Amino acid sequence: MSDTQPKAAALTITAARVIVTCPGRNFVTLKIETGTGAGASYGLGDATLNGRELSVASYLTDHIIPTLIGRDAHQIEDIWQYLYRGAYWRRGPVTMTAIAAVDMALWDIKAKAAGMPLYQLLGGACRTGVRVYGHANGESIEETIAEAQRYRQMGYTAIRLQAGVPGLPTTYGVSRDKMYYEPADGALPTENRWSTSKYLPSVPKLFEAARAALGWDVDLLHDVHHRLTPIEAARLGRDLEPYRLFWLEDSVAAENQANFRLIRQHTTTPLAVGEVFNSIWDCKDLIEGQLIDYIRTTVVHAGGITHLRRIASLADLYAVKTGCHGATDLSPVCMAAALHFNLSIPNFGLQEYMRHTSETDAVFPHAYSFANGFLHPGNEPGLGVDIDEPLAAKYPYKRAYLPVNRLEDGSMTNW
Ligand code: GCO
Ligand code: MG
Repeated sequence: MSDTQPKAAALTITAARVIVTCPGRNFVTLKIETGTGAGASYGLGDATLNGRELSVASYLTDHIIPTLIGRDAHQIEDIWQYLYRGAYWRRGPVTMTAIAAVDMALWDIKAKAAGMPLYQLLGGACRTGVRVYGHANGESIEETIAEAQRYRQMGYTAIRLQAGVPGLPTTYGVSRDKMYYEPADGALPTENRWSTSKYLPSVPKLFEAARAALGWDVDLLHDVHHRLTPIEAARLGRDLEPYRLFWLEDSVAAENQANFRLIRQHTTTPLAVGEVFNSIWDCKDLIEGQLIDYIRTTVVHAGGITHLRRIASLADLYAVKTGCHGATDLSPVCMAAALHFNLSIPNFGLQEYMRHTSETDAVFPHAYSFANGFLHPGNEPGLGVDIDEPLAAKYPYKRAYLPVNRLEDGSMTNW
């Protein structure tokens, strides 16, 4: 490298640490500190991987943090490449969540140094707000529709509908507490039962009733949570066509991206996938083949803002829009980062918004706010989210697993 160029002032990383807290559910947060005295600053990154929290905490503490000290926090791309290429072992949810946490914290620091909300550094706002969808669910179709009406009254213009399946004691997406859905419910994994033949006929009935009750001036969504085979998903997509879904999510598992080619041949119902993906390589074929309409990767699980921008740019070439994952297990730090990203990219589609409890909001004071079906990240410098460390310390880590799922004959299947 030539040393003839004058050097920009560095923002030296002086310390970094991981904060694990459980204000009702577990969150892992990375705090990176820069400078000293009056010039000191810090940034935050979400590192929460539901049910596997401590593995990311260890990856950061034991393997990443020692390599960060002394680096220039301004060099976001170089640090990203250093952590990705430099690990030799690439990709995977633990690695990519840890890299994402560093990336988020560095963008937070850079935007604070610039004195701007992060979206300004990402190119500025392309829209006035970030449209979000909420979750209406109930044991019965009637209960689910009543919930959807409640969401309409709160101002939501897009709503995900999940109802209980007759003959199954529990199912994904139907929660005891209507406003704060929390699937990680056991110190050991709870075992659920699944029957595709019971589920499949129940979904068109739900959406037929929903259109009759709610009309057409609202976007409706549904999440299958990876439970069908490609041909079953194709059939469901076709059966749902009369109800014009905004998207049908995770209808199949996507390790084999070619699954979606089969579904796509049979239905015009828009398809969304990707909340469990962690790199651009997981969605490359889906995007280039125009096999999906919405890519669900989000900041915390897909390598941070730096990598998610790359995914969105690829998707934009193929008319695929973003639909970032936004469940409660993604902390307010991730939600803030996603909002700055969503506000600044051309091909934003829709953002999921599952509200956090007041306990969680108190641990993570934030500038983003909801009005009329939209979220806005606010205009504080950086991400606009903080962590109240003394309060966080009052909620120690509590092991919690996502459920597992078995067919009625006892075989393991996808949850
Ligand atoms: C969604 C998701 C979540 C996941 C959860 C797992 O679409 O919101 O499917 O509800 O199940 O994030 O940790
Ligand atoms: Mg989902």
